[in-house]
Amino acid sequence: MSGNTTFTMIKPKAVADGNLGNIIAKIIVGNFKIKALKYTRLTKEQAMKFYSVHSERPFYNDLVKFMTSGPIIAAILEKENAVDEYRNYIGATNPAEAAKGTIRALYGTSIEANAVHGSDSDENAIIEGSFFFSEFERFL
Ligand code: 3AN
Repeated sequence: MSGNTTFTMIKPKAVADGNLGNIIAKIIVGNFKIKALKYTRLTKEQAMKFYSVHSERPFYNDLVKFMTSGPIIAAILEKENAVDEYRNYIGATNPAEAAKGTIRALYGTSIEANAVHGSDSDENAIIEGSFFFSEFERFL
């Protein structure tokens, strides 16, 4: 059964571009309920840990550098079938290939600076949410 929780980050470039409000508004319009939200900045250690599944990929070091380059938003979202719904809503990893009107198509500028992160499974939503919110269960 699919869960009702996912985790998102608004990435540094989207925040720096001034699209924070637009993206949060878009999340709300999409009927994702914001259960927890944090404006923060990742340390190098945190970014390395968060993206550790990609540690062997050629873009890993650049991704860590990018994700620590400025403040981000981390948030827990609720909706029925949240993980799939949100991934459809944000669009493909590469903004150039993301469907029209999706968050990444609207606000992403490159495959790396693709505006937002969205968890890819219920299991990862919990792991990633817990990474930022120590009392994660309270927000479910
Ligand atoms: P998604 O975030 O759509 O699940 P993943 O899990 O393949 O995509 O990649 C995680 C993150 O790594 C992406 N959000 C993106 O910022 C970055 N990334 C993925 N592929 C590339 C690439 N070829 N070059 C640079 N960054 C990439």
